[in-house]
Amino acid sequence: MNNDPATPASPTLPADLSRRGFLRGAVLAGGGLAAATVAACAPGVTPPPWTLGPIGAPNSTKGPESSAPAATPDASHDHGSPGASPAAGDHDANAAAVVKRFLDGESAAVEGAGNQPYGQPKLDGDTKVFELTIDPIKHRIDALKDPIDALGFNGTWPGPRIDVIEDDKVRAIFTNKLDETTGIHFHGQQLPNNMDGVPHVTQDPIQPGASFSYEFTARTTGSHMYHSHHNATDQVGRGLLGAFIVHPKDPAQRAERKYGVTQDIVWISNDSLGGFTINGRGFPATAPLVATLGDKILVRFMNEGVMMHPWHLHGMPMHVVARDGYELGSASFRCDTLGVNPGERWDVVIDCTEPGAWAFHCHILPHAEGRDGMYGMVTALVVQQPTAETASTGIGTASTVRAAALAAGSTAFLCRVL
Ligand SMILES: [Cu+2]
Repeated sequence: MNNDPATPASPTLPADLSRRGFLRGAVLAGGGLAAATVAACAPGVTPPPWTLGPIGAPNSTKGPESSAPAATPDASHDHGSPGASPAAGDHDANAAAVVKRFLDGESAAVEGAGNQPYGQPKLDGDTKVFELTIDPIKHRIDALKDPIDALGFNGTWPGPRIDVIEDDKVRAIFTNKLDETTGIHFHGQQLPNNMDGVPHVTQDPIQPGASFSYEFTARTTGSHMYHSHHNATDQVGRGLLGAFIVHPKDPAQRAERKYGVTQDIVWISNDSLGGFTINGRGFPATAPLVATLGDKILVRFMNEGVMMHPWHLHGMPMHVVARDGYELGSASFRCDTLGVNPGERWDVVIDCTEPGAWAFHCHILPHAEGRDGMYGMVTALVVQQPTAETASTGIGTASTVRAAALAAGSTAFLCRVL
């Protein structure tokens, strides 16, 4: 094992080239590549700090991960058509190159990340007022693919993450800047019928240039969503989706207190325009999850796509604590692969007990890896050793990612991209 970034190592392949072995090895290798290639093999890329932050008070939480998807499902299948088998060397070089992009911090480098906290809403008396535009946008799935014509709220896909507190009075004003009609549904909320957002059933469609105010009391706690409910296969598929989180009124029942989590991460999958995506990005532009050894983190899976995705975490189990916002209580359970159907939300708590870089991906393999390596619904949970830096900020950096992988005994700190 060569951990000296000043000494380029010869290309090395993991001994275990089984699919799963390679997938895990590649991510660990990538951890090494992120650090080693800066000095040894890569252009002078400065890995940006990871963008994941600790949770804070509702409405002021740091953005959880910010990644997103890739192309139509058909198009993304181009990544890995099962036909011709390329030379092993090509596969390995391509697979390593894409992992290198991930660990060089592509998610932070691609502009226009969605799922950012809305921030503080305006107040009208005791009503929290959220103002959202419905926009045509140019959206990047990753750094290399051309931007695609998509839809967004306030210019991003996913739209802003909205956090409110149980019993908050909410007014969400949507202004339609599209050249087509639409309507917005708060998925999972118990609403007055005329606020349900289903055109031709509970309201007229929102015309181009017009606005509609959805006004309700947020009485359904947990992980929910807002999305188009009009021409929805197309409009949601193109990005009209976002997270709507209702935190319990009792602080003791909120995730940070109830489960002791230090991060509150929204993970919205989609699988139409842009392919297989997490928060609007496809690997390698998906955001990693970065935690400190011993942390507990909360991941809120939300599926806005048209097919089920079984999310599989390497290294540690997931403790599944809520479905569709409803606490499972004594029926909570542990697993390492959790199928999330369209429309469902599942909350999981991960006890980050194992240091290293752990693959975290959809286990429908055509959604995650093909002959040119990983793509689409893939990211990694990086569990790093506490450092003075992370102790003070709670936020990891590329250097601490490398340290974490080293501590985990990774033998993949050899530069394989020469
Ligand atoms: Cu999938």
